[in-house]
Amino acid sequence: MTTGAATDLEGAYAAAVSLVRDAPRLLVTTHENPDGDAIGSLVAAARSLRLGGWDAVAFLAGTTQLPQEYHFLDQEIELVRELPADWRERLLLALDCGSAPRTGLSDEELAAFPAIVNVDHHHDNPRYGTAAVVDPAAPCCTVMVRRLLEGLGAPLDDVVRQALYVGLVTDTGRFSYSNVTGDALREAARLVDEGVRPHEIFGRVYEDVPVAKARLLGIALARLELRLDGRLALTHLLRTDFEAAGAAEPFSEGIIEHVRALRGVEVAVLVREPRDPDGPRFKASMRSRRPEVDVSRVARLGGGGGHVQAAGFSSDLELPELLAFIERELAADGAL
Ligand SMILES: [Mn+2]
Repeated sequence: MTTGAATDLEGAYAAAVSLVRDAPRLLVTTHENPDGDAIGSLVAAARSLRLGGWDAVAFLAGTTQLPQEYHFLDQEIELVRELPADWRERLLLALDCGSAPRTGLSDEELAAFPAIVNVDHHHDNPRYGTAAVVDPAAPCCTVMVRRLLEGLGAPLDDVVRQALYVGLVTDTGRFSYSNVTGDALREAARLVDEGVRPHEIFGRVYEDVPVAKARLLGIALARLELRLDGRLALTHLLRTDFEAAGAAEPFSEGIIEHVRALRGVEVAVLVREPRDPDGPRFKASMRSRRPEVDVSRVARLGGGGGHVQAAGFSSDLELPELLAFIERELAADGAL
């Protein structure tokens, strides 16, 4: 039986396919401070579209360094960090961006694109864009990208498949989070059947850790603070900590998963001070162990968003006030 939601989703994919198919030129992008799913989605889409003959530029806003563990992918697509001269004539394909500002583009810029196609799996996506394909049941954005590419008849090669697999393995916490479904595993199996070698991806993404990243993790763990009878674990990293560890900005990715894994902890929080002194003072990331504890609600109250169990926001509060805000709002939820 086809449900209404499934029919809507099919219609949304069809609308996205027809817009992308007929676009003379494309700008493919993902969210700032991209994770494995964001980079995987961007690389898979940009590369496959180019293989299929589209004029697709891969763009990422901002200047923050990309996580080095995905460099084997982003080096394949000539990623640009400045908008190309003809960007106003390009359809914007936004991948894994839960809201339009997550693209890092200004409201004026977003309004100037001839069309925007929004492909994403965040439940709080407001369905911005000319066509919005939003599927909160998708374990990662790369499975949605594959469906879009198949609708377009765009070819897949080894790099595209590796990028698709990286989205799956990272957004599911190596196939361990509550978003792991039979479909997610079947999608992974299909990619493996098609030639992706999981141990090779594992080696590149998880076993090529710079020592400075381990030192940064050490600083964060040493500073761990437990509140709400141990159900809430908080830590923070200042700019000076990155300097002391010799760590680049993206080296803080993954630390929060170590914190969430601790016995009795229901919600893990990592607050970090971004390198850019002109941006927000702090960025807070939150991870919940159970879907009943919705950290995206707190993130939205703070002006951000995300998934039920993984969300974040930026803040200009002082650190003690910021931590108190998070604690208060999580406690107010009743589920924690
Ligand atoms: Mn994602």
